[in-house]
Amino acid sequence: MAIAAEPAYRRILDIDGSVVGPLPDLPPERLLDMYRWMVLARSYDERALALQRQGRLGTYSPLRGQEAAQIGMALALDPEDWIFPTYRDIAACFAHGLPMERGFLYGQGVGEGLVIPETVNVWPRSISIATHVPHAVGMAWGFKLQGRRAAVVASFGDGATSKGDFHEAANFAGVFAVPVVFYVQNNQYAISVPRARQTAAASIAVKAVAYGFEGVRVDGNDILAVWSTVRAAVERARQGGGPTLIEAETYRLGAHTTADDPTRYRSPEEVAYWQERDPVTRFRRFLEARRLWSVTDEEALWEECRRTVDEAWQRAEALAEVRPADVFRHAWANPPERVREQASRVLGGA
Ligand SMILES: Cc1ncc(C[n+]2csc(CCOP(=O)(O)OP(=O)(O)O)c2C)c(N)n1
Repeated sequence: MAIAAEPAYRRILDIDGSVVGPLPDLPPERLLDMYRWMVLARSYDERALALQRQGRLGTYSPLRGQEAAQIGMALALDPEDWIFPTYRDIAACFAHGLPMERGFLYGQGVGEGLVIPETVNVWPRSISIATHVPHAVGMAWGFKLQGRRAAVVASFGDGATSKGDFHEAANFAGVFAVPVVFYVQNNQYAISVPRARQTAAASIAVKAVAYGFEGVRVDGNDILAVWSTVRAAVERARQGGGPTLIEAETYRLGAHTTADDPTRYRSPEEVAYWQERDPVTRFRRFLEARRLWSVTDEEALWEECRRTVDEAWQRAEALAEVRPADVFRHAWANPPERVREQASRVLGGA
């Protein structure tokens, strides 16, 4: 297959929700399910931030603004497909089956928060930038060797594309034509480093050309465009068509983490520009225009989602037993002296 030198750009919904591209053939209940997941993602995000500020959760990486990019990707997968996520991808993990209380348990510093149920095809979230990308390719290669029809989505940020791990993984995936989708949520920043300082290339998607497979740019705040683009890429991967690099262009509306102050590196005008492109509002306007949604529905949905999040928090609180000793338990069979010293300082010699 000839690879286009210039990546295609996909958008279906304009910022006011009007249709400007080919609509995927999805029944109303699927569209409403997508919207429900986006509102659930935002509800979780708001609650997690509040809990962190109350000192009840550790550092949290807000996902506000990236709901379409995460939910559109996750809902485009079949249950046998895998997601290799980052710390920020918690909403994608939920939409692919991770129980919500695991998100809270993780934030509470409880080991169980990192345990993925057997039936859920989600890898533990990677905090080390890009280190999970070669692992995703390895799993996809395994699927190919076993003749399994499943695809793997490696999700990461624009910043991760400056790591060698990404390039090694992409090169290998191209050569061995493995069923992987490199899914870059380009949220315009890697902490305070803007996209323009990340690469001199015109896009991130164009990097795929050098590795011999297709790169696509998609409006990452348009859930229908994200869904269609990811769906096409995973279907092609499952059928032996090899990898795709998708660059979902989006924006992190909140801080990098709860330890960050974004007002130090970006202007209110820039944030306002992206606020107008809010993915949740955009999709709601589309649903309203098609008479699938009303103000009453909106109120009821927010209430339901907040209740769902609250119930997950209650379950997490009931399960959470914070054991400081756990921090030292799983990394070393024989801890070196400095780690033993740290442990005795933290645990008071216990
Ligand atoms: C290997 C490694 N180096 C550095 C860091 C510190 N760090 C945490 S987040 C981050 C920026 C990542 O940006 P990006 O990949 O664009 O993802 P985003 O946070 O924007 O979703 C860095 C450098 C890390 N976690 N891992």
